[in-house]
Amino acid sequence: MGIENARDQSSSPGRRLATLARHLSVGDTSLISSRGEAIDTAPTAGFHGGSVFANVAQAPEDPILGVTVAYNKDPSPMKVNLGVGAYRTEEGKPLVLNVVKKAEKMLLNNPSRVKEYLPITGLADFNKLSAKLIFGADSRAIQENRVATVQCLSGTGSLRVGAEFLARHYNERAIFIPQPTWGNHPKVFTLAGLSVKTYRYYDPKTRGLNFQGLLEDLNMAPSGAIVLLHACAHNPTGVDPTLDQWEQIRRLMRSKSLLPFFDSAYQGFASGNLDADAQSVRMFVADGGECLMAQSYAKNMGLYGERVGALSIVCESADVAVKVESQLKLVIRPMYSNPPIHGASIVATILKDSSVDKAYVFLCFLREMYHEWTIELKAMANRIISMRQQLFNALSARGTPGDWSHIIKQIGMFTFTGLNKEQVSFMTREYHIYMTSDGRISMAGLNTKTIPHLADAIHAAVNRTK
Ligand code: KET
Repeated sequence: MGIENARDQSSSPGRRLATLARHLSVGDTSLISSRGEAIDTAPTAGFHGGSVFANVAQAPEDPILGVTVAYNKDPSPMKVNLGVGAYRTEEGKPLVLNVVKKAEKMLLNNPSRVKEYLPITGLADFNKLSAKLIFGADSRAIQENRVATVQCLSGTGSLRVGAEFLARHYNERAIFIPQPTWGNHPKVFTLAGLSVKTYRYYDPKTRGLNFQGLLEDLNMAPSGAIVLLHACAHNPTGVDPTLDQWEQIRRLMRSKSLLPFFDSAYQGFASGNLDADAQSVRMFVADGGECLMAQSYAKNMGLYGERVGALSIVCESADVAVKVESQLKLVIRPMYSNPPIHGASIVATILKDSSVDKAYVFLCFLREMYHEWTIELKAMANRIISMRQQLFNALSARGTPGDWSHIIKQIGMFTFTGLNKEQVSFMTREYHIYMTSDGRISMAGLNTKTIPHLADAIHAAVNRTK
């Protein structure tokens, strides 16, 4: 309220306001506008000057995204960023897939496209096609309309919406996450109101799966607890259960009514094949039980910054799915109202097939796009696999102490090197190699030119602390 207005008030609250306004307008801190009027003091200014936020503590950088912040500040021409899981070409450049460029051109040239709000649940085609991509075209759950899918803000947003839904509508708060896991998982789930517990997953001695520990911990979990599972290419370890082991996990979980919450951020990146990488998920859906699925297109379509993903909840019946979707809308509406249109339109254009469009020529073109995507995806996966082999060879050639075969055995975007915190900080300090402090390196950030430098750094770090 302006000061003059406040003075005009004759009621007693008005008088009190006028007194306050006079009080604020006298003294050294009062501001006078160019027209000679007093201006209200900024409402956030402290009473005695200084910021009302003066006591806010400086927060640390994010353990993963902060690596890029540090990398960007380093002026060294030798620097290499192996922190965040983001694909780079052999030339070390970010990649926009050709098929994505094509889809964007089509969207741009389509005069019927507008920028209206999407529904709260997102783009309907995108949702249908996303469910089909992960659960399979022949999925019974889809045919029986038992899947509620909503477009969300990439994988992270899908996890968050799923977790908020569970916190409101599911009777069990405990969510068991693998030890270790993606660093953001515990934060996402805790902030949504779930209670985070861990289950054993990785054995540092064998650098493989601690399958016995995993089964024991899930067996001890309270009936009905939620279990977070990486659908494939486990982050950060690159260690996945075999199909046999998945089957045992499934049986145990179903026998104890544990609720699977899948995180699929790397479909196609593990094997180079979209269907093969969805097998774990499809086993759980095929048994008719319920589960949640958070899908991301950040890595497999290179749509990182477009923030495009989906949350699907597979329900026991179509009737339940309708109600679940109605509640998901209540989670989303006050959070971000509705999702962005561009990234989802790109994905839908690429994934579209005969069930969506009938014009033959157009149809061929669209199928071609899907096919082209699978080829580009496989090329990315293959380049990562070849980086694994090259790094392994480079360490073998240097005679670096230790067994490095896990570099070629691990799956997906990352190698969990086994290097410790001190070795990592030595490599950053002396060799300008940036990676997360747990020793994870993004293989997708490497190329033939940077491998010798990384191998030198690992060799020096290992010998130094031997
Ligand atoms: N799940 C997992 C397992 C995961 O590794 C990531 C991203 C996400 C979900 C979320 O991705 P989104 O961009 O929201 O679709 N991981 C990489 C990037 C990051 O930390 O944000 C990473 O581990 O480097």
